[in-house]
Amino acid sequence: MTKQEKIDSYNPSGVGLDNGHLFGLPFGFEESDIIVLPVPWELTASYGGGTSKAPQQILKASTQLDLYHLNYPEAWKQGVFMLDVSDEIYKLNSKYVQKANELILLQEKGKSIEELNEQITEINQVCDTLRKWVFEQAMRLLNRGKKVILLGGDHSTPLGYMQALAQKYDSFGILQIDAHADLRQAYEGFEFSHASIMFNALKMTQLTSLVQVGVRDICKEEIDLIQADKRIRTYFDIKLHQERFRGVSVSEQWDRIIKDLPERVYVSFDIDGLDPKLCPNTGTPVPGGLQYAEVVELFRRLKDSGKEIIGCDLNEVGNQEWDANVGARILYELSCIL
Ligand SMILES: [Mn+2]
Repeated sequence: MTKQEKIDSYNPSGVGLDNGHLFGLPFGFEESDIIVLPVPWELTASYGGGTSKAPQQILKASTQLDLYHLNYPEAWKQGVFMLDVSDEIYKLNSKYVQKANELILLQEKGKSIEELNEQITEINQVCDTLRKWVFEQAMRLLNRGKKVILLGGDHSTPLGYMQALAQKYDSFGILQIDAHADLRQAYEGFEFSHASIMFNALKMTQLTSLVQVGVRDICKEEIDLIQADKRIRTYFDIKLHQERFRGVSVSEQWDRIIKDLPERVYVSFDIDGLDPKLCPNTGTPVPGGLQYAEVVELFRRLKDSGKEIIGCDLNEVGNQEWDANVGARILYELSCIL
C-alpha cells in the first residue's frame, strides 16, 4: 500500500488501533516525516525514579488518543513513527543506575564529591557514551530528512541531539518548558545531570537564546548565570501569575515569550513544567506550573508565528498510566507543531 492509500483507508476518528505503532498510526518509518527517538535513561535522576520506562508506557497509552486535533486536523497525515527502544541503551542504564543512586545516597549522608571522585568519573563517562549515541542517532535521522522528537528518559538525554542540530544550523533558540532552570554546572558531581542540561547546551555558540517558562525551583548559582548570560530569558511561574493577578493576559505573555525567540526554535519539554496533577510521578515535581490548555495555546501561537521549529524533546514523564497518558498527548502536540 502506498502512503496515500494508507491515508485514504485510515479513519483517524476510529478506534485506536493496537498495531504496536505510536498513536496507532498506519505508517512505517519510511512513510513518516517525524521520527520519535526513545532514550530509556535516568542515570542522574535525583529523586523519583522510573522515567527510563516512559517511552514504553507512552507508546502503550498513545493508542487511546483521538487523532483529530482542533487546531491541526490534518497533522496525523505527516506520519509519526517511534523507533524501537534500544536494548543496548536500556541495559547500559540498568547496569549503572543503582551505582549512580548509591553515589547520591552517600552524598546525602555527608560524603564529599572529592571522596567519591573515582566512581563519579565513571558515571560521567557512561553518560558521555549516551550523549555520543544520541548524537549519532539524531545525525543519521536528520541526514535522512526526518524531523526528530527525542523522548526521554531524564532531562540529560537531549544534549547529543541538540549538538547534532548545532552542526546543521548555525543559529537557533530553545524554548524550555520546565519547573527548573537546569543551569547547574554539575549536580551531585554529575557533569551530564538532568539539572545541567541547559548549562551544557549554552556551551554551544550556535545557541543564541534560551527562553525558559514555568521555572519555580532555582538556586543562587543559576540566578547568577541568568543575569550574566544575555542569551537567557527566564519567565518564572510566580512572576507570570503576579502579572496575571494585576490584569495582564496570558495572551500578552505568550506573545512576549514567542517574540523573545529567534527564527529557528527547538522545544525542550520537561513534563514537570506542568502542574504536578498532570505529572504526579515525574522525578522532581514542584507545585504550581502550566495548565494543559496554556501549553496548547503557547504552541499554537508559536506555530502561527511562522518561526521554524527544528526539533523537540519530551522528558521526565513518570512510569504510571496517567503520567503516560498526559505524556502521549504532549508528544502529539509536539508532533503537530514540528
Ligand atoms: Mn528539566
